[in-house]
Amino acid sequence: MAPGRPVSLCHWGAFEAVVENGRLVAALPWNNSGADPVMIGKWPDLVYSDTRITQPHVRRGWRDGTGRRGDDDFEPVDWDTALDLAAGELARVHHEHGPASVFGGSYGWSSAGRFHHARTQVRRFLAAAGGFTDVAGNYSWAAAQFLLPHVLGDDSAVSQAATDWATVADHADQVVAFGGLNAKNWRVTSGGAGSYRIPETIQKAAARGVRFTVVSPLADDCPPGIDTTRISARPGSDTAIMLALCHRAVATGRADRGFLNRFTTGADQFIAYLNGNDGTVKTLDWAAALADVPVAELHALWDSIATGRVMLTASWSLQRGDHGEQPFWALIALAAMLGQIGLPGGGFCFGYGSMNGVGATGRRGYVPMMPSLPNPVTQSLPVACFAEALAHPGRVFDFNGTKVTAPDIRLVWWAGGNPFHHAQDLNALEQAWQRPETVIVNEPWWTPTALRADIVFPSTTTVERADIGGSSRDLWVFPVPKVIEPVGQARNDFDTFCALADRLGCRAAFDEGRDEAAWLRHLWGRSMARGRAEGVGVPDYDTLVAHGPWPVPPDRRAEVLLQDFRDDPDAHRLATPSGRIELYSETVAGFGYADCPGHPAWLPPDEWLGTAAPGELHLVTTQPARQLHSQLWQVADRRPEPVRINSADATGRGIAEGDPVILLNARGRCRALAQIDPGVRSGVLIMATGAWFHPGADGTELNGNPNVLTAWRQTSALAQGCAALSTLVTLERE
Ligand SMILES: Nc1nc2c(c(=O)[nH]1)N[C@H]1C(S)=C(S)[C@@H](COP(=O)(O)OP(=O)(O)OC[C@H]3O[C@@H](n4cnc5c(=O)[nH]c(N)nc54)[C@H](O)[C@@H]3O)O[C@H]1N2
Ligand SMILES: Nc1nc2c(c(=O)[nH]1)N[C@H]1C(S)=C(S)[C@@H](COP(=O)(O)OP(=O)(O)OC[C@H]3O[C@@H](n4cnc5c(=O)[nH]c(N)nc54)[C@H](O)[C@@H]3O)O[C@H]1N2
Ligand SMILES: [Mo]
Repeated sequence: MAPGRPVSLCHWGAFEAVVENGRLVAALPWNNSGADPVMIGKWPDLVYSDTRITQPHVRRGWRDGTGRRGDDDFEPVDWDTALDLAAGELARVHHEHGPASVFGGSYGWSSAGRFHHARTQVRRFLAAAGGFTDVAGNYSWAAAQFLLPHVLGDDSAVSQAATDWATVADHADQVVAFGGLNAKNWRVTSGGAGSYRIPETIQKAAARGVRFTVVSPLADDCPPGIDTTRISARPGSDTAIMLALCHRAVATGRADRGFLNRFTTGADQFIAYLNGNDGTVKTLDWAAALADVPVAELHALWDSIATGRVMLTASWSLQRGDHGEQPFWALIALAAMLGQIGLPGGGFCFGYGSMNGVGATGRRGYVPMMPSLPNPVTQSLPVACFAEALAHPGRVFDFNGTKVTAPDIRLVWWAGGNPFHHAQDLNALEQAWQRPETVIVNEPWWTPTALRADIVFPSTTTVERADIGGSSRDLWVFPVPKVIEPVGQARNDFDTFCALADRLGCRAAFDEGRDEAAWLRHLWGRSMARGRAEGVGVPDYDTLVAHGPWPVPPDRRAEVLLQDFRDDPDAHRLATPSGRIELYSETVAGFGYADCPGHPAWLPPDEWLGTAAPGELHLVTTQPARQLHSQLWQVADRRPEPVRINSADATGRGIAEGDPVILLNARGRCRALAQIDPGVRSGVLIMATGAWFHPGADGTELNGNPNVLTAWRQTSALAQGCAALSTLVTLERE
């Protein structure tokens, strides 16, 4: 162990663990990295929270088929009893209904260490045990994930590939950020980070004179401390603005024909649409009416991007709404019109305001990943469709040119995710969740999902086990030491699955003959092999553990998205059918989806202010500032979750700061605390996700989880992505 305090790691940063008499007593941000001290400091409360699950439990009514998940109580059992029950049940369901009837997609962030990543562990176990129905895509950016391969050849540009911030700071004249650059989102990185440099790089950019424009319903989305032009458009109207700017580029003769001809295909079809082949010319006036902003603001926006080096960005939130594919495709089209794709500081990028790490420069590939195992069940459900599939076995979903049939799910296994926080229409999920015969959950805490299981396995947390962690473009890789003994009878998910695999006769396939120590050494061996291949000096495992966090040698090349392609589009053909950026895709058009045609298009959201009845408001659900989704909620200070509302909307409803309010629509009722914020666009409510679903006797969600109001509707038949950000509600005083 390195001298000084042990360094541990979570998705919200690296921390020094202060341990006294075997107890974690404090957690401090490591190495002045810039991690949020408030979030980090919650670790001791989290570990010893009274919501910890300290031994295995079985729902009382499960064995005799009585009671109801969510209402029933739990019987503590010993480990062998719980393991025997779970293994027996998995074997029974496999035997009677086949592996596809086991749903093990288990979506969720789990924890930062890459070996003890619960979701990977449960999916390895279920694959080794005979197979399971998995999920396709993620909640964060599924619309982009399945659209971008048709447009750019792969989906790397949604998060993995981005022009680095330093290059933007050095070369851009103007950054236009649709969805903004909300600093709260930089507190988090999947896998955990040791450096947080975006805020200082943005300051550097501003100091160099880079101008920032943010299109967003929320003032907080402007980068902190920087003079920013804000266009407070209606949520869901971004595509109209982008299309109108494209039209303006064409109409003023500023569209870069040379770029369009050489690097794109389908510009003619797209321009015909801009010019009104559907009966509507996509003018700035047209967009200003849809976005409900003064047209002068859009003229000024056009003037600001018509010259100079312009970086166009969109946050992931834009594509988590109805027709979420369109704003990303339209932004690429706009960047193509400006002709700066592949130039330093120009073109487009996604996710800059969404997570720490997007636009960072660290060398990739040195954080080892736990490999998955081949799954005998090959059909996967689009992730945001799982609840609907649970409710409707046999339902057929269109999906990216294919049909996916919902299997008859009899057993659900979740480890490392909290669907009763993250899924849409939680009241409907509550009904669907009663259908399977058995639900098994591994969790450190009594989350709403654990409380709706039949068999509950208590899991350790990061500080109770050894691991290796980090994130792809960070500057560090972390050996993560075990700093305290497991709380209560908690076990590592890996050990739980080993014991289950023993009972099912698939232990060798699951653990490949390795224990925790052997796996960590093995996984690190892959990073060492990479280092040898790339000429990067990588410490051996013992040195890594002895010295603590390893600074990954920097990769000095600046990163510019699609620079290779721009330099030589024939040598670096994109993996699209044309080898070019597709502004019109024959493949997408060929799918024949009304909700995702062959080129970027304005398709009004199903729920938005453009269709709102009098009094209805557009609820935008965002990521919580000082939680990671539902993680840290059990130690949060404020209950229920605040809802931010514009002063005029609040006054008109007789609502004052701090008043308890009810948000409601046909799907649910949700309690919240009013927080008056003049920075919120009129007609819009902003509420963070993350509260633990807890409906009261009359069905009102008491903790403030807005997913009782969101719908099962997905982005489109193409991606079937989460569209939670398109939701209309009314609001009243409680
Ligand atoms: N309305 C609306 N809904 C949304 C979104 C939105 O913007 N609006 N955003 C969506 C997005 S982008 C995402 S990514 C999802 C996030 O949804 P989730 O990923 O489900 O959220 P988390 O709260 O991170 O869930 C992780 C769970 O893993 C548990 N856990 C942590 N460590 C371990 C471990 O070692 N072992 C086990 N067994 N469990 C562990 C935690 O206690 C927690 O319950 O939410 C989605 N839902
Ligand atoms: N602190 C913290 N950071 C996080 C997370 C967390 O849980 N906590 N979660 C991480 C995860 S999993 C993900 S996927 C990312 C998500 O990253 P994002 O999706 O980018 O984050 P959000 O906070 O949901 O939304 C960002 C902003 O988009 C704006 N917005 C919403 N709808 C619209 C719209 O229609 N048009 C425009 N122009 N703006 C709109 C909102 O005002 C909001 O503040 O965040 C990551 N970062
Ligand atoms: Mo996400």
